[in-house]
Amino acid sequence: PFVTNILNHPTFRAGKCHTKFIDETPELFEFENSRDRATKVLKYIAQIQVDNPSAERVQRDIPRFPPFEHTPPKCTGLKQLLDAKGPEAVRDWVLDQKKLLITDTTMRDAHQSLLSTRVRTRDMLKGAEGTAEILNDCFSLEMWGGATFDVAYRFLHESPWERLEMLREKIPNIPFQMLLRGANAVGYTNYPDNLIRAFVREAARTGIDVFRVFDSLNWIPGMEVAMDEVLKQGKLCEATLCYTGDILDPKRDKYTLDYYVKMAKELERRGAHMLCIKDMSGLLKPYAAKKLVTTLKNEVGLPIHLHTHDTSGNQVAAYLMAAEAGVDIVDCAIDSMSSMTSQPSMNAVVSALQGQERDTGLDPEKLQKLSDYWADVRLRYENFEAGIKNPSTDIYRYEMPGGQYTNLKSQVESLGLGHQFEDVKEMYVKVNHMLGDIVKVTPSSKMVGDLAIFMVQNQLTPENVVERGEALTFPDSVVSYFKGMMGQPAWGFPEDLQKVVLKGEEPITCRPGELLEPIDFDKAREEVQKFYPEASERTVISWCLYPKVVEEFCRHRKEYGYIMRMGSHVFFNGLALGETNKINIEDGKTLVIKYLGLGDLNEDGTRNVQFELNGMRREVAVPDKH
Ligand code: 3PY
Ligand code: ZN
Repeated sequence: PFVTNILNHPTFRAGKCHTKFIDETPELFEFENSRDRATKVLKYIAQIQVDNPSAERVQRDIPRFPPFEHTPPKCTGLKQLLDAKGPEAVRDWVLDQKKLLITDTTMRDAHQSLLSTRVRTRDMLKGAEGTAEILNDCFSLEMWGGATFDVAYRFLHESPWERLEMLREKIPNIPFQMLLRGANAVGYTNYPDNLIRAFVREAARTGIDVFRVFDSLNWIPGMEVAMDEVLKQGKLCEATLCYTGDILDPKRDKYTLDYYVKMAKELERRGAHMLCIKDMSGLLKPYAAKKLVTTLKNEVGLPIHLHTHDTSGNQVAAYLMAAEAGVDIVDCAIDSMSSMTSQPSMNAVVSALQGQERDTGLDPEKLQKLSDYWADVRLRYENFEAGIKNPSTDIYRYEMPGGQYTNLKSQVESLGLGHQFEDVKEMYVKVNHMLGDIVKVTPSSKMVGDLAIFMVQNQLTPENVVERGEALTFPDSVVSYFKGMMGQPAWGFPEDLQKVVLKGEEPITCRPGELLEPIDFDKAREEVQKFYPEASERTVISWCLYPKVVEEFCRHRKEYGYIMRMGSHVFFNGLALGETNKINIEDGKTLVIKYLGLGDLNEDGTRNVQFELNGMRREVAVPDKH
């Protein structure tokens, strides 16, 4: 514990230790004893039992990797090429490959799009060694960024930085990739430039190798600072074209082939190492994929990395067409975490290309082992399944990103508008038209969703919104969009609506980062240390992005300790009556916990909950709000 205290101390973490550090830092000798730590874990479980006493609880074992011949990765993977020779060497290596390269999105976009982003670090770690070996020859693992950052803190009570660090340790051979929303970082609003830079620096230092940078309106100035910092860090800068509309439809005259080529050339000029076609809603039909990839391969000299969602069921076909057209890398998810709103199945793409010119070189039998592992993990997340049972070509009309398609329903239901979900979806289409047909991806997609819900709630239509909107306060995201705080849409704002939303406030036309006050990190650190003295630099950066969420995370960690290693079925649902579970806590200690049932209600409104802890009876009292 003494060493843990040193390692966790902010002075040590900031690398500012001096020879008297130990003598002058008495709190290093304050150890929390095991009994306190065990009590915290019991309290966490007890609270779940009390909050939901009648939940049906299924006892589950630890998800296991089925046995396979295990030869640990040699650590001569692409990651080592990047570290030794830099991003240009990786770019050239990619261009030289005949095989179709694969990025595995299982640990990021797949669960973001299927399971409300809820997959926990523990379940990733248990499969990490198998992943390192089986996917040794893939291009990268997309395992960080997007919504995972916020959700890890908010709902999983774990630090995304620790996730990155721990996975890096177990997977030293494969490049790690993250999704970065340009000036919105991993949030929903523009941040000051120095915060974007600090975030990229820390992510690079902790283990991210490939940064996929996009702007939610395809507005390149919104990507500028993030791209520049990635280049400075010597990491791979994958600049992104968000795909919307349909290049095959002559009636859609905004997002044309020419639009994408122009944008691609500009990103190449700005120093990107690779280009991503980010088809966040799965709109790039197979023949469009062929046309777009063929054209981009002719017009720019960078590797092309294709990302899509299989909502329509058409996207394995799109990948095959793109492979024929020379796409360099495609994003897939492992079979059991793939398809529908997630990425196309890796096992399907690998099998389809076996023996063909673009054979991926991955082993379908080993992929099956990985898929079996994830199928087992997925059982623990049943409550987060979106319940989408079939592909839907409706997506071509709704143009909704994979994650949003699954989340919007619960957002609408939580507002008591469940019965109007179809109306909200139709309104989403109308709102897009009303705004002049914009790119819809986080955060612009969330804004369109918020406005659609708001219009349904207030019985507004595109025809009457300007007139009736005078008297209404629009949702924050909508105000922020019309103010120019999400950047500039390619074809401008509808001015009449803009006036009604802004109510006299002037919109901006420059980069929001030029106006936002830079963060004073010393002051921020002081603020964070008020409620979490042991906060690291990373926690300070996270707090600047998400002050309330991170403060709550710190409070939770103080109250319940380190619950990251708890089995996921226990973490989410507690224990079945009589169930025994082993739980590892921070210092490698294992607690054997048996749940014996709920006890009496106390006068102070708490309820006793009974356990056996390492064979001894223990009772803890937690608030009972029923
Ligand atoms: C995100 O920004 O989280 C996305 O996945 C957008 O597609
Ligand atoms: Zn995606």
